[in-house]
Amino acid sequence: MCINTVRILSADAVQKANSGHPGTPMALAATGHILWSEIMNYNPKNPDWANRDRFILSCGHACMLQYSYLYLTGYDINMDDIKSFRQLHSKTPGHPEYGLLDGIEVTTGPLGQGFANGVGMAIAQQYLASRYNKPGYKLFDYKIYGICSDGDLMEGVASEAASLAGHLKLGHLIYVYDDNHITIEGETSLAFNEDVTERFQSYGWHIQSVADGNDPEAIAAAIINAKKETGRPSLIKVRTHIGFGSPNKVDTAAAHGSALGKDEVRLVKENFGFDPDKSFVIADEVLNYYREKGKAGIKKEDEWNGLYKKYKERYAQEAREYELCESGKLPEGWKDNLPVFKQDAKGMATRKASGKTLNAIAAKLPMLIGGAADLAPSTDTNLNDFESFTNENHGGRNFHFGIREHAMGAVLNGMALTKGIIPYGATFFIFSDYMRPPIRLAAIMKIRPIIVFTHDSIGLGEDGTTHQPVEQLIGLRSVPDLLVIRPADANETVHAWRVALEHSGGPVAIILTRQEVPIIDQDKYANASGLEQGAYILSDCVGEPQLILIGTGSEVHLLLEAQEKLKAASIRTRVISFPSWELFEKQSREYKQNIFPKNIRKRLAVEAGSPIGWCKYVTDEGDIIGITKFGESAPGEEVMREYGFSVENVIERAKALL
Ligand SMILES: Cc1ncc(C[n+]2csc(CCOP(=O)(O)OP(=O)(O)O)c2C)c(N)n1
Repeated sequence: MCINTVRILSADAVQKANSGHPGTPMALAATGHILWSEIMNYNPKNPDWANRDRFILSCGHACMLQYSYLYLTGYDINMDDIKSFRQLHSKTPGHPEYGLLDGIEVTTGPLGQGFANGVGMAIAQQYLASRYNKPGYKLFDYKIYGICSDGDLMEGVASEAASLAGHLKLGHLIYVYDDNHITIEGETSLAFNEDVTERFQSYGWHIQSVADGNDPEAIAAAIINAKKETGRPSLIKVRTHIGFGSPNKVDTAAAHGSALGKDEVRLVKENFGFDPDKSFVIADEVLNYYREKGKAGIKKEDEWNGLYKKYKERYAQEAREYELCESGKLPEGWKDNLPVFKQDAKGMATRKASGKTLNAIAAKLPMLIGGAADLAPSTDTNLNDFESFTNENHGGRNFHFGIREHAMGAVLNGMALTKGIIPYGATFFIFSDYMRPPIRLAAIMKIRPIIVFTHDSIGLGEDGTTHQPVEQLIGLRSVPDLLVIRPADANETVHAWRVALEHSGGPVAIILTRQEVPIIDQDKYANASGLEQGAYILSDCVGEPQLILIGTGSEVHLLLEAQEKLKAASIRTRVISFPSWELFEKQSREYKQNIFPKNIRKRLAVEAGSPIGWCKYVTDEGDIIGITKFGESAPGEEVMREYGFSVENVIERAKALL
């Protein structure tokens, strides 16, 4: 009766919204029942309990399943919320959204992402366990449960993540694969004939199959088995029937993505012995049953709190450290070791300055963990005093994500969703294209992975067109709630990290050079801490400027040189370093007008990337030196010069403006 209630509730909600996905919750209700009533540890009254089991519905379109169980077990969601499924400002949008409704651990919808997020959560669980668990004190022994669909397993990101999870032996990860043979276009056999279990076996996963997805005992037995297997992630393939209970739509694509229809919903109800004239009805015994299961979680958390209290007495220092990290605060004095770089005309690549910064602060930030997609030496992201996170050492802080940028992005999100952890990941800027989906989701979720992108422009040189970013900066700047920072030199890079680590509410991308750039003299020019305002006056003229030169990253030093030469020609210029549009847009009107006075409309922006977007800052009387074609393979300085990024060209274009 419990299981059929969830089937009917899902069908009712989709019918009322007249849109949604009824068939998959109907197929998965038995699995859901077992998870929420027998398997998972959770406390609806404290959805943040640190040792709760995590649940991910990677096939987010089936979210009526999750909403149903969150309602039934007593989370902060009522029947009106269920009735508002897919409506404006509801807690129950068309795909589950992190932050809108307690108990939703991750925003899912783009298939494959949730699967990969779970791998990040399983990594974070293992890191916490390695760092804080002590003999007799298994503080962090929670599991990550997930349900994934055919679509999830067709997506490449799931393969990347599964391969990594198997390699890393993430034994706390347990996924149920909803093997229902149906996707939108029809039978999976149209496009998907591989043996999924053999594939996962070769990734190193523990595999089980359940022949009947309506057999709760068999599902429970398989999950209990999977729990015992702590040396490998587990996949349980469960054969289900989409739209189970719907006489005319079961096992067809018609049950996937639209309401069943009023008449069909009546038939489902009759089929299960429910009153076809009534909707959104939950029998008292069903509600009481699940609410009791929910309440049992309060006791489980109480027991854990008791354990934690004793832990805190015995391991006071560890507990203090964990609590501080969990609160999202940074330890006092964490900035003490931030480097300051002396003026140097030859300079330093900003990637190198980033590496020095990371290594200077790593010891004070134990939860700052990360790595690269096989590019740690090139991105300078290794924490030199710390070990690697390997399948034999889940306490290591350096991650080898392998050449799996897409999964790296999604894994970082899973890590960032675990309170306390500050994850970072690195690759070449051009491959941000391979990471856009998880970056976008991090922004939607307002979580803060830090992503280091190096080799940031045509200035990288010989690797050529395929590796030279052009449209990537404006691409990332167009993502709401993503903070993009492109520092001009070593000292701005230090401040980029400072800002990134103090930031909350969205992901941060730090864009760095491969090539050396001069280190700007902080005695002569403004202090690099101005980065925190997004744009600042790096160097001004005496009297009112005739022209404003605006630059980011490796182009800023060209502007300082140009300024000197223009001064010799009696042209008064102001140089603005503009490392972050997003930070600048947060400043007050006064601040912005001080940087860009309304009456000074002759402005030249210089950035080795697409010029799109700069028009806002240069006005219709300004100009932009940007790039509107792809790059070229040659030594970086030559390419830069060829594309107009030279002091001479800046001067010429500046003069032309005047
Ligand atoms: C990355 C991505 N591509 C496409 C879609 C659109 N989409 C939603 S569900 C689905 C297929 C569903 O098939 P399956 O995963 O087997 O789910 P089921 O039919 O079992 O509900 C597609 C293509 C999506 N959500 N994410």
